Amino acid sequence: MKMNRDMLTKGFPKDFLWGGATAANQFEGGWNEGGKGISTTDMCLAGSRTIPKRLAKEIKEGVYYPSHNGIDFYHRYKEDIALFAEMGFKSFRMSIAWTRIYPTGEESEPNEEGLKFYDDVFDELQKYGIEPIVTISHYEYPYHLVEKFSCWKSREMIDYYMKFTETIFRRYKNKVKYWLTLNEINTVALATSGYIGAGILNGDEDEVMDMKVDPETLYQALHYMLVASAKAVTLGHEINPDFKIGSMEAYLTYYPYNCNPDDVLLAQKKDREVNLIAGDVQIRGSYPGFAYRFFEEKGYDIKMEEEDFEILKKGTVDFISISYYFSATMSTQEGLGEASGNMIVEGNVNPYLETSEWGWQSDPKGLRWTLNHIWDRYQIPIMVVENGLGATDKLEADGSVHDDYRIKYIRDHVIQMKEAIRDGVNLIAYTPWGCIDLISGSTGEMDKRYGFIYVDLDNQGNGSFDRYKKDSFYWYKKVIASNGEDL
Ligand code: BGP
Repeated sequence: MKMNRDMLTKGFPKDFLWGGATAANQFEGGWNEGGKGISTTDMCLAGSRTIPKRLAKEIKEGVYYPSHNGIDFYHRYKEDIALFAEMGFKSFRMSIAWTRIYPTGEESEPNEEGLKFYDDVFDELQKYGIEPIVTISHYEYPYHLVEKFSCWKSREMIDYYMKFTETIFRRYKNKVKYWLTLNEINTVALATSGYIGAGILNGDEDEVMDMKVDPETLYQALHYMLVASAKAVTLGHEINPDFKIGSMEAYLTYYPYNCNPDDVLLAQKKDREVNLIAGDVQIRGSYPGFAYRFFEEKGYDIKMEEEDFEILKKGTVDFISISYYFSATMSTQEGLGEASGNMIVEGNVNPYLETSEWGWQSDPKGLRWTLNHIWDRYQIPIMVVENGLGATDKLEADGSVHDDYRIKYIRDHVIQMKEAIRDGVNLIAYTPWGCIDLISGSTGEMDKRYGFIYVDLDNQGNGSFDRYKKDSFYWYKKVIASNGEDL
């Protein structure tokens, strides 16, 4: 067979899922309404989202907890969805707050009011032909289960997760097609994420809890989460064979700082430990050889039951979804370059890249590289379900917001996604993060904004909650309308 021009992919496919992404705990609010229970993030104070404190005392003192009001999507979802529709969204990524459905995690029956809320949201989306992409759990767990057994520190958590998952799969089986099992599952392995990622507490009762959890415990938690994720995939396909169930990883792209082969190997090692262990298990159905070597060399005794291997093999995902914000560089030589200062990944400043106000180094071409890297390894459809620029915005007196920096960031990434598609990558969706301003995940504050829609709210939770269209709103609308051609 000869090559013909039809084999060339020119640009975004015609059914490409343009949209935006959110998470319940960062934007819903209504934290104690509709029978909702307390979640892990409801215990995090502003400015210290990864460090929980005991609730009762602060509540009495009126201390501000960002997830309590979020941006009030709980009451304003119709207005917000209408704005998404105006931008032309084809898809909308959101998560279901576990504690709306099972307030403590332990109830035998789900909370009808919570289920009804999501029915209403899905119906509203459907009115505009917007396809929901639902994260089953996005960085929040019932706080009761934290107190009981530190969530994913315990194998018991798998059953609780499955009960919740089965409930929502059955309830929404005709309303939701795309599901993501657990948000950024791989970040659990980063020692900064024990509480937010896995609900693991480490510290004294009345003290501020220590967010550092030892890596062995974290990789054990990751194993339980991977088993739960695989069980969810298998169950979902039984409930509705048309479900498309995906993995969700924070893709942390590592470059060697220079051409020293030791740096090259170090970057590869980081990619394996942080990205590929979780990816291989979810996509190929088993741990790669380097994972066993890594556990052995570190002396981690990861407990795996005989049945787990079968479960993992059976429950491989239909597609991959990733978040992608920046790349990082790895060096084996000390004193080479400035430390990046990014609190999520270690590494040195890359002199070829721009750095955001929060120390994240934007790398659009790195996205093309990353998509090719993933595609070459797995050959299943890919979604970019988080990407964007966290920046301080200024609301002008006339209600406008001139966020040309955000337009530039997204444009540059869209260009590189198109390049990846032309390289042959099967990319099916793009949902930039925080399409409407919401509470930042890492800072727990409002002034790190990502949205196309501005929300009048400050770091202390003061403001009218009114929504305003930023310049990027009109720009993104044009991008969607032209299917990525008019940039
Ligand atoms: C990802 C999380 C999101 C969101 C995003 C942006 O890691 O999945 O929940 O927080 O990062 O991060 P931040 O808000 O800290 O800038």
